[in-house]
Amino acid sequence: MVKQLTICLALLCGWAAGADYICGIGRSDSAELPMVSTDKMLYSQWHDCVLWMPFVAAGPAGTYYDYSGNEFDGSQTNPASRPTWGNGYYDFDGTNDIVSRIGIGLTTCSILTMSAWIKTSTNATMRIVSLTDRTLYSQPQCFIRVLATSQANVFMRGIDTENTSKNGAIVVTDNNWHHIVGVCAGSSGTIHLYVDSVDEGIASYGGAFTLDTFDATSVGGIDNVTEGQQFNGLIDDVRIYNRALTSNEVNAIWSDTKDDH
Ligand SMILES: [Ca+2]
Ligand SMILES: [Ca+2]
Repeated sequence: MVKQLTICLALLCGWAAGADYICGIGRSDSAELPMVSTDKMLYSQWHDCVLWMPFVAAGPAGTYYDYSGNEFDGSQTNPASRPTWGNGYYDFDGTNDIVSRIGIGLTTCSILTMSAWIKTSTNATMRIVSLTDRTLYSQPQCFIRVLATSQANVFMRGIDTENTSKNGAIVVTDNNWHHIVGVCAGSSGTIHLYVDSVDEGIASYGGAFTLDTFDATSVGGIDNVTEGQQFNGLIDDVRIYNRALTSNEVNAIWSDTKDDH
């Protein structure tokens, strides 16, 4: 009860202070959050969470619920391009499956964090979560992906094509679940990769640069683009924050969700 009250007060304070994004408060429609207990509602995990797709229940065909409180639901109009529901995650076929969301409010984005669980045995370059500009898709981007060499990768490119990339060391294509987190900070020109709560290191461009008004978010591929990098395997619990998560927060998410994976 105390924890619930604390969370409620924190959320109210967030609103009162004019906070832009608060996660974990459910939805206004009937798609309530059925399986996440309040003891997992660590406030620090939800503050500034822009999008959260825990895939706790299958939505209507082609709809992928966002439980961040923003209701930035994903969609897929083409039935052949929809991933298959897997009772708590989605199975992407590696050909054309993709979950797209146009606009999640990152209009002045300078720092963001992407987080997701994956399970795959495919060694290929495959997008997990991507933020792109639909008119300049080959330019500004932030994404986390799997590499053909079996490691994870986080990548960031600004509006003037400055970019930096960081590869992990942990093998993530062993057909076990792995938790991938990428932090992109254009304001400092640095990116940070975590796999299974292990710090996989930082890469730096060497100076600040400007990200973008990312208008497209995609899971399992690249929105509005047919250039490939389609994910082949399972994806769950996709989150995007408009700030850099700390290593303690990354550890908390991994710790709270690892028993489900
Ligand atoms: Ca397909
Ligand atoms: Ca799930």
